[in-house]
Amino acid sequence: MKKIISVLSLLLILLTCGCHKELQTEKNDLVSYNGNLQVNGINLQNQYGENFRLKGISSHNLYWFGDLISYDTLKELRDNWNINVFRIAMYTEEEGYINNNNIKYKVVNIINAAIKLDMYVIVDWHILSDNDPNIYIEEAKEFFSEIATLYKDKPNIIYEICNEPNGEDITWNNDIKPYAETLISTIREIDEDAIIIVGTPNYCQDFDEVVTNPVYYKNIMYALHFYTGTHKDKLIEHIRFVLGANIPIFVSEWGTSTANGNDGVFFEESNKWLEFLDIYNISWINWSLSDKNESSAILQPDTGILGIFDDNYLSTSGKYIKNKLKKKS
Ligand code: DCB
Repeated sequence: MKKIISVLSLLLILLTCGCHKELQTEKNDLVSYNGNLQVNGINLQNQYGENFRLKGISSHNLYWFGDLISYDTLKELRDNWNINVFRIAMYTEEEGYINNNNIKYKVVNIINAAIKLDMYVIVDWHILSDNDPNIYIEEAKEFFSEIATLYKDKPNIIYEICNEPNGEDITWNNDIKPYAETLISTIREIDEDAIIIVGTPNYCQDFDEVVTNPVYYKNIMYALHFYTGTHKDKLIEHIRFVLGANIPIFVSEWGTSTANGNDGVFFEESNKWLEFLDIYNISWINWSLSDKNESSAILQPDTGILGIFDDNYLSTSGKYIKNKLKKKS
């Protein structure tokens, strides 16, 4: 009964938000043109089978920085930063979904805004301190069932089922792949073909077991995350090998800082990574939309939403990222 009420109330929000759809811009990198995305070999493609690339920004923890995200800020990021995707990092721990279930209403509001704006949107189950995705597998199944039930007919939605599995004893073969197969089959029962991004071992950096033991479902991509002050040539070489093994990569999070989200900005290393991603047409999402006092934040500390609209309030990383997003490729 509780579940029915919760699905019904989410449905109500969905209906009330969908009625005044704004006039869509004629941009051919948005959803009305590209439709249902698909994976072919290592390539992400649009509904016409043309190679297609998503670029955008990730939220920080919604509990702390969720107020920065609204229809207006997403519209500004779409129109003046050129993003065609937004990633909703819904933390599980750290004031996230597990102890604060209501955060899903914020998620639904952001998804609705993205749909109205004709943008793609990634719903990220942001595990981190809970390093093993199996810890909250039941909650994950319930959450993604609800989201998939609401949005199964919308080409906008992309599911990211576990942010960054980590810890030496958490392996692809024993822990992550079994979790992924359970979640993928849960989502596929409802939404047959949307793109699903799967996290990989060691904070999305170790693909050795993925290469020999991938998941056998269509439209699956594997998450690569990197922080350019920490992860350099060695990881680039590993990813070259992974792509050679026909494993499709999606960079659902990267930062211009070191792996702790601070220090830098590492311009030279960031340029090198972006050039590499350009060669393979790999989609990327920058960490993060926040005004926290850390170098990976795109806004200067405590500026609120100002920096999204006025370059004077952008951080060094924010200026760099805006520039890169505006560059056509
Ligand atoms: C990832 C996480 C992301 C984290 C960033 C930067 O973690 F997906 O949640 O964001 O990368 O570290 C940081 C925020 C901080 C916040 C902290 C905890 O920027 O403001 O305090 O999350 O919520 C990574 C990525 C790579 C590695 C380690 C971490 N690594 N990590 O390679 O060792 O430990 O968080």
